[in-house]
Amino acid sequence: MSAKTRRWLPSGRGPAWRSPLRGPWLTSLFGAVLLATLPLVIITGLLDYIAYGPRFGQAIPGDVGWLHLPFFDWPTRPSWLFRLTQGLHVLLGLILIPVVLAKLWSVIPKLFQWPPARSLVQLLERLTLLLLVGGILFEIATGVLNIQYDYLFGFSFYTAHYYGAWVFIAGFLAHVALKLPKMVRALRSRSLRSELRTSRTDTEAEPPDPDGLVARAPHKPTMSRRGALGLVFGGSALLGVLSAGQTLGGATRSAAILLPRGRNYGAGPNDFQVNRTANAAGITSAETGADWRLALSGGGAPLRFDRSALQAMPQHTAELPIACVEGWSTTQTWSGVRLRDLAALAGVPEPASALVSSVERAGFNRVTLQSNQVLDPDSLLALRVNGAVLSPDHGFPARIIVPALPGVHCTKWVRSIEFRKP
Ligand SMILES: Nc1nc2c(c(=O)[nH]1)N[C@H]1C(S)=C(S)[C@@H](COP(=O)(O)O)O[C@H]1N2
Ligand SMILES: [Mo]
Repeated sequence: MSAKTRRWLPSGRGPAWRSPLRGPWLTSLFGAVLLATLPLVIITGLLDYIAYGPRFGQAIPGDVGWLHLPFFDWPTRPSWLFRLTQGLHVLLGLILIPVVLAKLWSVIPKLFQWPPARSLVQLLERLTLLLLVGGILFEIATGVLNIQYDYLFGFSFYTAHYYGAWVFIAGFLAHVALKLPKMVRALRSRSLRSELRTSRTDTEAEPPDPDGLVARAPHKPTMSRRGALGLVFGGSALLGVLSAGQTLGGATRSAAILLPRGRNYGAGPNDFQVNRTANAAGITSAETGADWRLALSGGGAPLRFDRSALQAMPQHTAELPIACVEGWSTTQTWSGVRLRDLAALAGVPEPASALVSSVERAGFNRVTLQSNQVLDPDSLLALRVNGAVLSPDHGFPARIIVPALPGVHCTKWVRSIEFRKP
């Protein structure tokens, strides 16, 4: 028998997986970590969808039929709310990749189990696994592509991530319901503390289990369970260190090599991430120069203001984050005119919503803001950042900044605002 065929059991039941580490305890440990953390990824993901304002038709996908979530006004407080939900979603999603892969590795003999199912119940169970495993791999792939390349994929990409999430959630719930008692039993079968004290040479396989995770003829260990856990969770920690800087900023920024948009963005007050430069957006200085006017409408006749008129109005300063679904955020000090002052000027002091439009002709060139987002005292049409005039890339002459608003809605190069009456 050649070395290759010897890897297969004589009965032809598939490859004989022979790692002595594989077994219900190890699988359940990874399972328990995922059970504690994946619900956070799910909830923050769904909250981010709501934050986009599905009822204004600006969440992607738009019409999701009976899969739609409860709509509510996304709050403006705390101002770091969206930064927290999107930051946790992206960061946890990345950090958990090694754990997901380790858990899949730990159950790989089941993939080759023959016959695949011995009863109808088992067949159904295996179908839920298809949703679970397919769902999470799909979400990881689409999620990682999103934070690396984002808008290259256009909108259908978010649609895939949204529906993929529901497939995964269905598989996840079914899997937890079916496996929870087994997981608890397996976790009790060994002590984590003593595993962490066991060296490679003392490592022995778990006792044979009815599911066949434990190898029948285990190899000698090449690694202890402690080593395997160190490898997996060390990998998670490394991913965390390489990613967190995009959200935390400061000294950690230079370590954030995994997320796009670079680590240096120039110098001075305007030195922070740029999603889309003025050049890329096709914004010319003719459109934003001396002839630029802000148009306000909603009440009576439309009003138009040039930049100096806006600067002559009462200015307000607020320290607020921009948090992008690509996985980065940054907090800066913005100054400009309060949106609620502009609403009052336009003759709609209590608007039901506001439609903001950009000079930009395509892309993220318009947004509908909720009433509470217009009325928050820190909501601004910003003219300056960190004391300096906005740079062209950050939206000169004026941009939207609202507490807890998703970054994509902080419209740059604003041209008009229409305040809508209740
Ligand atoms: N007009 C316009 N506004 C825009 C965008 C854009 O492409 N065009 N990008 C948005 C996105 S996705 C984000 S995250 C923020 C980024 O702001 P910054 O480039 O100033 O950091 O601006 C938002 N405003
Ligand atoms: Mo963004």
